[in-house]
Amino acid sequence: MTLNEVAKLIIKLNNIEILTHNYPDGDCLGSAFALALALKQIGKNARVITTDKPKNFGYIFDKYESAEFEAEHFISVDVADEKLFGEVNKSYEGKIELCIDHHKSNRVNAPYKYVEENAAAAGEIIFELIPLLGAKYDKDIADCLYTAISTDTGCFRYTNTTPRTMRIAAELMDLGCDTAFINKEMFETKTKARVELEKQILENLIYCADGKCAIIYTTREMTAGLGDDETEGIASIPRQIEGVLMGITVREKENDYKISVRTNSGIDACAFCNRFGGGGHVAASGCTLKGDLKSVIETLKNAAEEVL
Ligand SMILES: [Mn+2]
Repeated sequence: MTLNEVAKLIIKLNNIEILTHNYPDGDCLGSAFALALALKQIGKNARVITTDKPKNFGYIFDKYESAEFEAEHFISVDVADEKLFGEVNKSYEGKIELCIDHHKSNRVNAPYKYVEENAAAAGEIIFELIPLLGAKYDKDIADCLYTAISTDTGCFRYTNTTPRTMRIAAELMDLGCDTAFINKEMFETKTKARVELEKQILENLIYCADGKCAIIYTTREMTAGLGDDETEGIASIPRQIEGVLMGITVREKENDYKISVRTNSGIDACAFCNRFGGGGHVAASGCTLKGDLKSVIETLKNAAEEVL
């Protein structure tokens, strides 16, 4: 379907819940809240459903006052797979009417889908959708969308960044979005606990595949008392090492391990994660593994050695 058709469909709906994935990141939060703000503007009841409220995104949550209404329609944003709703939002599985996403590996079951894999962020799609809905950009929407686009591109450094990404960011600046504040919040600020965590991570870093792969991990003990926002972004650490083509981050969660894979030089992180039932983008993907830490790392090591 075209984006115009997406807009026409949404205009017919009301009482809309916008669904995000678990461990919500800047793109899903920024995109979802920008869409909610636009829907409110055109007289719709809308709210965003999130599994939690990461502290550092407080400025986004503050922009939207949740409305009271009985939800009738469900739109997912930046969600590649219904499994990613997590335990809290499990009840939404199978209910999505419209799925808006930019993940190549999108597997969401929905009667209406708009997946644009060339978009660097779901925020780029929402940016183009807003005028088609008859809504107007404002500063709050611009702040949400800048957060979406800047975070999914690592502040415009990742290879998914296109001329269109830069043009949209420039337009958002014209609309008065607070780029300096958002950049400082998202990319230049670390809590002391976070720095402490990085110290431990680097102490335990493992190389394999002749140094072409680096694996880091966090245990629940290491991250106890830290918010998801404070552990976010550690996945980019191993890929920064010279000669490393694949950086793997293993995060112990309550019942399983969340694996993030970041690659250089066109190594397909998505194909790597597909082996374990996950997916994502060529340079950044994820999956979930069960077992104990030792065996999880061993499994990843073996797979990396095979690929590299
Ligand atoms: Mn995204």
